[in-house]
Amino acid sequence: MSPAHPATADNLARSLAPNDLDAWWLPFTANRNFKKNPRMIAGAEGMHYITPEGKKILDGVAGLWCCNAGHGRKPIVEAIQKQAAELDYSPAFQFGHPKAFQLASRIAALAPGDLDHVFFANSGSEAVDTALKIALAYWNIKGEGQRTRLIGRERGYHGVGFGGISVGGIVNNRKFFGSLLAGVDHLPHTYNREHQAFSKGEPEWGAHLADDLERIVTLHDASTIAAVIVEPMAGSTGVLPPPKGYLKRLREICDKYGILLIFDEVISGFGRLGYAFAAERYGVQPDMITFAKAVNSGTVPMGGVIARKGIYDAFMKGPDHVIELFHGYTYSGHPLAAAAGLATLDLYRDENLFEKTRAREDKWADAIMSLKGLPNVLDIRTLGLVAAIDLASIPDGFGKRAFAAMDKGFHDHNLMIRITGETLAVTPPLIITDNEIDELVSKLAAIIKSVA
Ligand code: PXG
Repeated sequence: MSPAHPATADNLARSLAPNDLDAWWLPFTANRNFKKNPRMIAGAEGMHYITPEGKKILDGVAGLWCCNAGHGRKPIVEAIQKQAAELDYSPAFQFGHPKAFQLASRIAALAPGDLDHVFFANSGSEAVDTALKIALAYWNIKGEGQRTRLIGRERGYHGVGFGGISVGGIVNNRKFFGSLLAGVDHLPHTYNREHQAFSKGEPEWGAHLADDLERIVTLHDASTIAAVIVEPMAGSTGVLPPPKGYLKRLREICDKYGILLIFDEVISGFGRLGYAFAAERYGVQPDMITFAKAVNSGTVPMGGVIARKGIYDAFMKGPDHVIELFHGYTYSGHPLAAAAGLATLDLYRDENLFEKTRAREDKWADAIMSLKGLPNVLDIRTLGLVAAIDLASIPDGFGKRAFAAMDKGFHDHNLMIRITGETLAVTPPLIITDNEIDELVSKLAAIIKSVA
């Protein structure tokens, strides 16, 4: 192993006593199962993770949809190292540092139209809660403070803050946590296997589901609705590409009633769908975009909101010593995250990673669709450099087959994939080569057969 990866079997085994597995309560993880046979990662380089034993695992998920530039990329690593030595931390309340301003400008330049202003947070969850709070405060400032209702969508994932789980539409993320935000409603999700199975890209069927917003407006009255938030492509609940024309229709209805439209682009931002943002891919301008994950290729926690000029301008009133938005985080625009972001955006640009992703979308879709016909494969969906494969459940437990696929994938086939329910999700770093796509697909085939 290269000296860049000191996490060799030896020193890791020494550093991790058996009881060390007890203390960390892992997030969104079956803890007891994990601790019996951990899927442990000690290093990473390019397209691969490296286990403490030195085994190379093909990264089929860009970590968690974040590491779009691949792992251990020198320019990003060096930017972080240099930044840590130069300015480790500086407060963002009443003070600023140049790289956060530069990064905000670069992100605004990538966003379509007059999405000109960037508010930094540290995760997708914080980005979502920030966007929802900006929407509510915006209507207050505009003298329409009765617009408090927030509309999400079934099967939507908007992180784990109380705002995000309220507008989100994943039952398990909601049911354990008592009272959520009041005054929330949900659009129907857009997936229908009967009409859409094995669609490459945006399915033909389903644009009419946006019209349900008309029903919600009729029920609650537009004057009570602040914002609609959707992921352009629902990611976490199994990759649901938007039906053709659906997002345009949502925009039209929001415009008709003066409702703000928020695109949660935590997954779709920064190249995953072949564009800087899905808003560009679909030619639909939202009022706010939330981002996180790939903004700095997952290297340092960062998220944020891009707001249209009219929203920002609405706040910039009153005496100029008074804070305009009572919101922010200690680590908003953190110097390390900002430096990593600048280096990452350079890398995306210099390696044409968004354009490359766009150009190979068909090849990717064809490669993944070759898995159709394997045992238990009920549906496959693709979009950009994203794919999802739905498996049939085994009789005694929903989710068991996909779980086995993820576990065996790591331990037996040297491939990391994500699962949700019975869906396998594949979202590799954008630097993946054609040969690695072939390798990924053949590993997937072997895994699917092994859990038949
Ligand atoms: N919005 C969207 C659309 C997301 O996908 C978040 C908000 C929350 O981001 P943070 O940084 O707070 O986790 C997300 C996160 C998966 C998976 O397997 C997806 C996410 C997180 C973990 C797993 O699909 N998305």
